[in-house]
Amino acid sequence: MKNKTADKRTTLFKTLLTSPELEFLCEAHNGISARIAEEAGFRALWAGGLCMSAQYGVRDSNEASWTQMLEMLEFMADAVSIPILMDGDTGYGNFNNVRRLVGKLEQRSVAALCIEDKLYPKSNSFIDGNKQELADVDEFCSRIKAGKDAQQDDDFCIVTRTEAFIAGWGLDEALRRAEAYHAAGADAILIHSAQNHPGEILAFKKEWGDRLPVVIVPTTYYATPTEVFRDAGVSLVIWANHLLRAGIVSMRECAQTIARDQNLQSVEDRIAPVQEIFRLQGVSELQAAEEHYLPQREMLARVIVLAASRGDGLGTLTDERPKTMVEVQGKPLLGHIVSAYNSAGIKEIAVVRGYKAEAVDLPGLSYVENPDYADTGELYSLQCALRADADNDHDLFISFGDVIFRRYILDLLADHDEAFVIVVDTDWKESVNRGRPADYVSCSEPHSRRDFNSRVLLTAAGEDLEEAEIHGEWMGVMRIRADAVPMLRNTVDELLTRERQAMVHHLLAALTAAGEPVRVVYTTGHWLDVDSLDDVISAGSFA
Ligand code: SPV
Ligand code: MG
Repeated sequence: MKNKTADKRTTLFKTLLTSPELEFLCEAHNGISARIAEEAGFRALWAGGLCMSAQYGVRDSNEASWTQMLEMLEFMADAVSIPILMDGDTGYGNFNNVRRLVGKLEQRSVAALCIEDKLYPKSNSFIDGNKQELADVDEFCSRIKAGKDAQQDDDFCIVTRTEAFIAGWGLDEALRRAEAYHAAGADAILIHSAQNHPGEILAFKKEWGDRLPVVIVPTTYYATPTEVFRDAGVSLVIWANHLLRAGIVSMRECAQTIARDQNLQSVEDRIAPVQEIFRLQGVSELQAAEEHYLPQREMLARVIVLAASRGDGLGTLTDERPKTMVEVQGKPLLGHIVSAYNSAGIKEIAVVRGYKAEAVDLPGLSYVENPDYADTGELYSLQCALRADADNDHDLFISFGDVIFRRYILDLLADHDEAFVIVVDTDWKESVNRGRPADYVSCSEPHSRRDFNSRVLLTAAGEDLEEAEIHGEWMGVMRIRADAVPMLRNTVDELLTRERQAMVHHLLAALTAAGEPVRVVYTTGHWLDVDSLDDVISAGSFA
């Protein structure tokens, strides 16, 4: 993402180019590959013509227009904060096209331009390179001069690339051209070679010395140890096409597998989760912005968060604090839960504490103690909170202290006016596969994409429903309409006279058995029950 306070990207690029260290540019060809390369630690990117054209599905022969390249570059520059060197091929014409291109790149925060001494339309250096015609030296120098005169920012760099070796000319021609480009104002020389060893570029560098920084693209001489380039005093190495090539292999393998199997099971664990796409897209920033800018629908409601238990599955993480205070992305689970309610306008939140109660201390909440947390269950904690609360005027939400969820889950609950509403995840098989206890439910009808508006009611709830009966997993959040709170109190009290360790699924089952309609809203995903260390890790990307 753009960073307003960082150095200008032109300056960053120029520093990399002129520093005595060997630096590396990674190829990127669209916004997401740019992000991935930046996250991998690259300090600058190469927007290569080969891969940029390939991602459009066309040839590296100026089939994509320069404005189509610019359009993609704009997305790339927006996606990262590091500088981008654009492979501008020949400059798309003469001096006039180059100076216009420089202006457009500066407007889009692209830090530098590379142009090569061939004729428009060019073709890739590795396709019949020795048949390629080079530009007249003076004419090419006019492109360099016009580009340098056009730049507004003193640190914008123009890297000039000679194809003398590619086109079958020798070292003398390469040096003659490089010298002329230097005199015309170039900031660096890219010396390209299609050999499978670095002979040409090393010979060039030896004669050229340090007159201008030297940039290389070791695609064909990939086996050369990087130390050789470093010892020779090369400034920049461009890894010019490797992300696209990696993508081709993985995409093809995935496509062939899905085509063959006609299902997704064998690929699912080997590809990035959808959450990872969201993360790379920066979805969390948009969610924060929505909370900041959009008028929030205020819900007149209050919340009881059941957070008395330790959470044994989290090992030493809960030595000093209960599960609800385990941090995910720098914030306790309880903090995430509170944020979800706050963003729906709900501020009145009571938390039932038990294990290490003193560690549960977020501001702005009210607290109720369950001193018997060690040998009581969820309903006992709920009863502690209901006894401390005389409010019968507002709807009540009940949440588990270890379940985080997206805010829209609350909107789903509020959109239905039945007395009791629960959200049920249709993706319950994962919990069964992981063999962990979960609040499974049976409903009056299964989830149906065709009939998603029908009024589905709960018919049974429990941890040990037969798989054939299960329609989903209750995700630990429910809404009770204000006028049904007295009935809730009575049912809870009655269940506890029989079983001190009663759980909320017993309450759901009791309401259903008493003929009280419990409305089910189906959804898929977008919540997380943090029961194990693995869950804490997934919660990082979820939050
Ligand atoms: C590119 O990556 O588009 C280049 C380098 O220009 S090469 O493909 O080797 O010509
Ligand atoms: Mg190119």
